[in-house]
Amino acid sequence: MYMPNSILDCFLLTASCRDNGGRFEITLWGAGELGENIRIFINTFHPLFFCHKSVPISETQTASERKQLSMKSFDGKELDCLYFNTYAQMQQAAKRMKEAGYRVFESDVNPLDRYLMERMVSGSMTVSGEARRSGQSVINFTNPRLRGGTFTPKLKVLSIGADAGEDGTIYGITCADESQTRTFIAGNNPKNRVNADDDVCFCKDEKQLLANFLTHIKHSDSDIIIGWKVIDATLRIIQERCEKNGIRFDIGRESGSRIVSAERKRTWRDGYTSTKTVWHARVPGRVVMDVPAMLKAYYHDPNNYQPDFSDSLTNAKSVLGIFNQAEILPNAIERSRRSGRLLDSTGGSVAPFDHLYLPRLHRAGFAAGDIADIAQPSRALPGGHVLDPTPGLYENVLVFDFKSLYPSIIMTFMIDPLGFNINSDESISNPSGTFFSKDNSILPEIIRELMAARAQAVEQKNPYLSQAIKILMNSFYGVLGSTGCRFFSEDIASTITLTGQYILKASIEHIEKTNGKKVIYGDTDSIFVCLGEGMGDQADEIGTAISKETGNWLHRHLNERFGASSKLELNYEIHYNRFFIPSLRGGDIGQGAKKHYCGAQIGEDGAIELTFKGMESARSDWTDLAKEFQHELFIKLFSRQPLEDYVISIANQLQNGGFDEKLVYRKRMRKDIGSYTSNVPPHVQAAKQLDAPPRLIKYYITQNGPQPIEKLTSPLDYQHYIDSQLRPVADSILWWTGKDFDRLTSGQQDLFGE
Ligand code: DGT
Ligand code: MG
Ligand code: MG
Repeated sequence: MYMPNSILDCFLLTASCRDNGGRFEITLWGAGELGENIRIFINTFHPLFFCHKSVPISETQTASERKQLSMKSFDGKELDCLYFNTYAQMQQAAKRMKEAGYRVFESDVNPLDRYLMERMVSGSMTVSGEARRSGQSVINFTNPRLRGGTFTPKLKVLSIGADAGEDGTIYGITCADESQTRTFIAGNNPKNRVNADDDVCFCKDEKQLLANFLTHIKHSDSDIIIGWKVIDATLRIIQERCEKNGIRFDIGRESGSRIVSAERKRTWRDGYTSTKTVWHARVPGRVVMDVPAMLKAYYHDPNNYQPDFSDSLTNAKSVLGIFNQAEILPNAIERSRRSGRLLDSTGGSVAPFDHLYLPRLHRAGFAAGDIADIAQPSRALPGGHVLDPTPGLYENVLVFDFKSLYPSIIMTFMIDPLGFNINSDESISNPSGTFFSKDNSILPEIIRELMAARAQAVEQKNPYLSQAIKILMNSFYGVLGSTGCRFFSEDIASTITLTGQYILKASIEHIEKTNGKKVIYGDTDSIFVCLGEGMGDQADEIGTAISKETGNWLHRHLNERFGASSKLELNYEIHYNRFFIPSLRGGDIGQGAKKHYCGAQIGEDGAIELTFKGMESARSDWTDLAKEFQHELFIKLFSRQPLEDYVISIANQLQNGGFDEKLVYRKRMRKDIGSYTSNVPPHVQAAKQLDAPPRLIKYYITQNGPQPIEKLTSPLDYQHYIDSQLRPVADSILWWTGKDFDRLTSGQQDLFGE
């Protein structure tokens, strides 16, 4: 059916491109407002990059068009735009020109990305043009007009899980969506336990099972396919079995679905390189999301979300529950709208920066360089300021932290690559001594929008989305200091951190001067103020007042000194009734360890809640015993109970075998066992004793060295545990009471006697 002049809102699901028959083709699939499947085909877009106007015509002959533009590079030289028929021709031309010594601009931007970014498409888009309806629900556009929109889709999700036998044959697949769970079972496998609630389809053999599954995928026509390890396990195996059975692996809205692998190389600190195979799903029209990968991308603790693995055929339903509970989809939609990445993206910062920045830069009349052309850094970039903490026990400590410090600095001082590079009538200075244009900037506006989005996420009580937007925002500072970004600049990146240092130091000085209270610690943008004994009741009131007053003062101060309009806000975050900074291990007793502390909030009923930062309790490589020991010592310290008897009794019980099950070390294997030759760490020594070591190695230190828990033969080395688990934990606290672990435990008859 032909539909002239159609205008539709939709949300981008998948995008692909290729050179075909001497042209560059893009295929997009989107989901429409009424559940339509929208297929957009484009073959009139020309891959492009820029070069200096001064490059002779003879050097750019392979371009299908060379256009004079009123665009410049940051150094003020005029640019031409070169268009090509295919991506391959564009890449060859850029390569040849670089070899001939000419500079090219933005030749490393993928043309599919460019097509979307120049139309400001970030997930949501409005499509207009002639359309044709095919089948029940597909609306086809060919070379329509596209622009960014604000539409939020309602997407259909299908969760899948499969079970295979030892020989790799699939004997069961389950598909679950909001309304039904359908299970396909092949043969009379006794392992086929079936949930009575489920709709079960018994199939003659694997081939029929796969065919029925593919038909189900087609009929349920979901926008999103999810699962637990759905790409590198479930779909990969289904693809393999389809091939074996001579069936086309068509799980998309048109043909061409593939699960493909790529080798990812990684170089370790010791120079060892390992390669890892990563799997990607290319499914036209359907987004494939691996639930564990998405959980990680949105900062969920995977331990809080474990599907019911008791029967992997009911697993699809439980994974769908997790997917909904963790609100992965609404967060992915919002992130896509903010970053321009597709829904299945799990991170990255350079691409979102380009996506948001480049089109705005072009509209301002400038083009950026290639990443390969950035100057390598000449020095280590400065970071945030961290105060030397004074170790000890404190009463009533208030913690303050600047809200989005680096993004606020970018907005306050108009920090921006364009604003740094062009000459401007009016500029604004900052504490680091650099200058930025006041009237030509792009990044502050991008950040302002993200700040608003984060504020909204906080308002909607969506901490995961808030965290995702915070990371995206901070990554925009991060990429300016990363040589993987075309806008890398030592000057700009250090402007941000040096300004941050200035603001932290100035605020601390101001708070100490106006309040007469001591600042005991601070890190990058956090300030710890000690009120002292007896101030607990007024703590919140004082905290709120300090935060407000300091914000106002900064506003006046930054305006007077730099003519800046401050966007900085100092949040009052928490009141600790008691607070402890340990002394530096093996160092001077008067020296505190940076980024290490323990704070206690004491409830009205006397219940103590501890918060650990950087300490053993917050780390995975410590035994359960060390963590419990530390926790209990702090409870005693903060409630003013003596510590000595407890320390002695724990040391005794350890020696008498009372804590053996709490002495397990857990460490992940990162590299192949074979790659360790000299200096084999303990967990690898333990792993070597196993025929098939798991990734997470659990082991003890015994009198005969490390042994895995599965093959423990020797007595445990209690002295090792005393030395490396109990003593350091005890001493970091005991010094405060003038005691030390060895003095307490020596002379204890039953401690070292048998
Ligand atoms: P907040 O305090 O949650 O409102 O947000 P921020 O942005 O102030 O974050 P905070 O206090 O954790 O860290 C202070 C600054 O340190 C932050 O503005 C930028 C930098 N920073 C923190 N986390 C990251 C990160 O994951 N990546 C990068 N590039 N910078 C970070
Ligand atoms: Mg902060
Ligand atoms: Mg902070």
